[in-house]
Amino acid sequence: MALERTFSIIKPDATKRNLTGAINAKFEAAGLRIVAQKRIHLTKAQAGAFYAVHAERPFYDELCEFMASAPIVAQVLEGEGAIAKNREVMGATNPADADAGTIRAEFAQSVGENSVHGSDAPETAAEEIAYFFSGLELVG
Ligand code: DAT
Ligand code: MG
Repeated sequence: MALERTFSIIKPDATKRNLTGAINAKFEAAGLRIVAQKRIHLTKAQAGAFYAVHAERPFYDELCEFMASAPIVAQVLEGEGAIAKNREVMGATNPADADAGTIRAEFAQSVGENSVHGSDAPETAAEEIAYFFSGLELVG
């Protein structure tokens, strides 16, 4: 498997509860290297543009409000098969379905306030990284 990069967000429910370090420890224990990271507070419009793919879903407005409700930590994670590995470490979208030991099983509060985002494919990873970071900010 090839060295790969994926985009990650530590979401407002987690930053508010001071869980950034605990979540980063899970990434690092799984062999994912944090090659870029910044704490930012999105506007609702910026959150809406990031989640545009979900614009027609019934939860879209609530999702955008939530993502703009407090700071997030935007990250780029690097490792062998990083996209799939990160999805494994995150666990299922709904914490009730997430495997024991995953970030969402341990920390998520609900299907909406589920602590982390992770890219789902190489194309979305590239787009999402470019939305938040310039090439100069990626330090492998
Ligand atoms: P994931 O974040 O696991 O990739 P997704 O892309 O299907 O999941 O959805 C993006 C986010 O939208 C998800 O992390 C939380 C929110 N969401 C998804 N399904 C939801 C639902 N049924 N009710 C409320 N929020 C939901
Ligand atoms: Mg998704």
